[in-house]
Amino acid sequence: MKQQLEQIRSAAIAEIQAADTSLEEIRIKYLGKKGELTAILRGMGSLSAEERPVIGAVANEVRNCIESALEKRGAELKKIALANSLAAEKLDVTYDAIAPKAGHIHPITRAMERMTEIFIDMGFSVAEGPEVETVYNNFDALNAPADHPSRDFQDTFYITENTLLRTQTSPVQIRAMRNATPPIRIISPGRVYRSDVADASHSPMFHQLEGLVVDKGITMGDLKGILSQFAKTMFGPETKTRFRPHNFPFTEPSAEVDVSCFVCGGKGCRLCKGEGWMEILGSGMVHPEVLRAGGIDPDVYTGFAFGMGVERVAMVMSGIDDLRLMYENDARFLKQF
Ligand code: 2NM
Repeated sequence: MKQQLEQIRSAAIAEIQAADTSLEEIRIKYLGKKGELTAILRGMGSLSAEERPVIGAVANEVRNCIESALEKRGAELKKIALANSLAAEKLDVTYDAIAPKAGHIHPITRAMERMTEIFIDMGFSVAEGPEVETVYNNFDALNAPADHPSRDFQDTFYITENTLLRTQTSPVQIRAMRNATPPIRIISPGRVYRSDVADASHSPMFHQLEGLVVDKGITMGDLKGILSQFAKTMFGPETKTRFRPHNFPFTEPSAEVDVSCFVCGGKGCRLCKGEGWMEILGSGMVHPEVLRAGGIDPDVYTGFAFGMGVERVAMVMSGIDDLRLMYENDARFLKQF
């Protein structure tokens, strides 16, 4: 019986030491109610009075031995499990952070912001207005004749008979004249809409920056001074300006403004297509009828106005020859600027 006990001890110890998960099954197998050691202890009744305490002592020792082996292995397994989870869930706080991808200002926005800044520095304020306008503010108040081609629904997005998507930002100037008394010195950067098919130089939505100055005694000289200074600040101090007679319904006289090419300085190159000049602006003295529509007496006040396409300026400044690239939102293109 003693031999049996020793066999149980060594089998149990071996099993316990090899165990790598729950020890409970092993405990039940040896020490449980139907366990192997328990079975032996039950059989002790058949032993002689001399043998009983001896075997009893051995059995107790075997039990203690198995119990302490279980306890020891249990602690070991706990340690191993902790070490494993620490290794698996390790957080390396010295690891390089993944830098978030930073975007940047779109070339059109940047051109518009730069142009706006230059006029703000010259004393202008920024005025804004709705993109859905009245036909009156967009055409009638601007002295556009009833049969002017730009009124045609082929060129203009009409919402109703009396409302449309503004085709220029001039209605903002009309609103400003009605809401203020001179002196007025404003610019109106913003989106405008024309029913054009997109190509290298057209888009049904584009951006304009217009300006308006109204006061007593404003002349064409003020117009030339402000726009020449704008051109120098925007394109470089050597930039020259050229004013060519033109015709707009809302200004009289009117002039288109060219700036000397900032790449070749006027000699002629790829950017200015050999001309030495680039057309960037329309301008003129505000027509008396337009001042009147704005509630301003043309016998007391005069003014000048101008307008330019933001896309055109952005394109010449970044050397892009197809407007559509600006709206495709291909990050590989936009990243270059
Ligand atoms: C241009 C060219 C010339 C212009 C006129 C006005 C207003 F409302 F005062 F009459 N605003 N903008 C104007 C003048 C716009 O764009 C090429």
